[in-house]
Amino acid sequence: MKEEKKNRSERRAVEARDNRDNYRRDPASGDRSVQVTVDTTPPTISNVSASVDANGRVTVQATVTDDETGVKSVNCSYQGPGDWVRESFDMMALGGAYRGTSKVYTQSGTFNYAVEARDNRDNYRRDPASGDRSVQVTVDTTPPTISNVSASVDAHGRVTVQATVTDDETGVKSVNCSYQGPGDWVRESFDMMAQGGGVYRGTSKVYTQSGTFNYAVEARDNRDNYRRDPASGMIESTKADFKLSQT
Ligand SMILES: [Ca+2]
Ligand SMILES: [Ca+2]
Repeated sequence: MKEEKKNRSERRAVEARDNRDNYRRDPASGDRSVQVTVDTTPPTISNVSASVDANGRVTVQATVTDDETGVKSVNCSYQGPGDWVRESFDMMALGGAYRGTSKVYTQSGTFNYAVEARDNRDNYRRDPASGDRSVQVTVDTTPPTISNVSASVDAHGRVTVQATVTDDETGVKSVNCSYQGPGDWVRESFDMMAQGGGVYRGTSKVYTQSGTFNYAVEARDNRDNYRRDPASGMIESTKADFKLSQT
């Protein structure tokens, strides 16, 4: 429809003549009418929320409806920590809501945003009408904590390394033991597996000769912040004829 006037009644009658000039009008008198309703109501925006994931991305969600002509587009206008200019991302219909996700933020700060929606008549609504909503972005830059590091050698000449590893911000992604044992030409590593309660444990191959097992525990959180224990230096312990040292 190209009609630009609002809610007006359009009145119509059909007139016809045949080749003998017989005339009929329908209706015989008066007019038929049809109601022309033009959508001038912008979409409704509700249930706006934002969440920040472990990777420093912000997901914005909202319920957007338009009873008259339907929702044409929804986007999030935003300015996050470190952003020099205001930008926007599309929000897509997903399971009854509209949702969109920002880029990854690598610094902490405030993410200011507004949801903008248009219906199929280009009626526009912004939520909030002025100003912004905001959510705090906290980026994890702290490596995991490593404590209670210990190693023991069993009767078969295998070394078991254990440590407590925790990460309060985004959680522990991986723990491994970097080592060089008696007769090893190069430094290698084995994974240390979660045992529950923050305890990680891993076991080496079997050693057939006595000597020093030099090792360090390495941990990464879900933002790839890295810690090594010890950061440098060496701690030595001895057991039987197998010398353990932490490097
Ligand atoms: Ca509308
Ligand atoms: Ca962390």
